[in-house]
Amino acid sequence: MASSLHNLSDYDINSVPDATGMKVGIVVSEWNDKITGALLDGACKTLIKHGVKEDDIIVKPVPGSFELVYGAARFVNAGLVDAVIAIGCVIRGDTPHFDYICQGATQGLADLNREGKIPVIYGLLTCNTHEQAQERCGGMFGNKGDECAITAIKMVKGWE
Ligand code: DLZ
Repeated sequence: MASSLHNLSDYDINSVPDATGMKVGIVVSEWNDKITGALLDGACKTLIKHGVKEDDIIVKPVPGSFELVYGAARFVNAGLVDAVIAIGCVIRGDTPHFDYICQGATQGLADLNREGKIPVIYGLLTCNTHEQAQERCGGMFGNKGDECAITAIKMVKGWE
């Protein structure tokens, strides 16, 4: 599980199916927007690198990570995309708020996956410090956005 053992941007390129024709919805949180912007950038670049057209990526912002579930549910129910990537970043503060947001968002996204309609990819960074988040949005541990894009492609193309 530790990112120090795994760079989030490393993957076997031969294991990734061609994503031509795939449509992706990305819901992205505005909280910690420098971090989530970098995650979004990584996800989009990697999707496009593997064949997704820029016009086939629909990006919808939400205020915070707690709202990712609503945004992802809207994508799931609209039926216009093949996969959803939910991008957010929660950084631990002085109160238990962190735990409630992480639990709510994670459980909500997991519930959507349990419906089995389209895959919802978990792009939520849950970090103790801002530095840890920076390390995972293009820093020393790669970019979780890249990992989400590859996961979305594999989940869609692997189940066609
Ligand atoms: C309120 C809040 C706090 C304290 N911290 C974060 C955070 O680190 N990352 C994040 O994405 N959102 C945070 N939020 C906002 C909540 O996700 C949510 O938008 C509000 O509680 C309103 O529902």
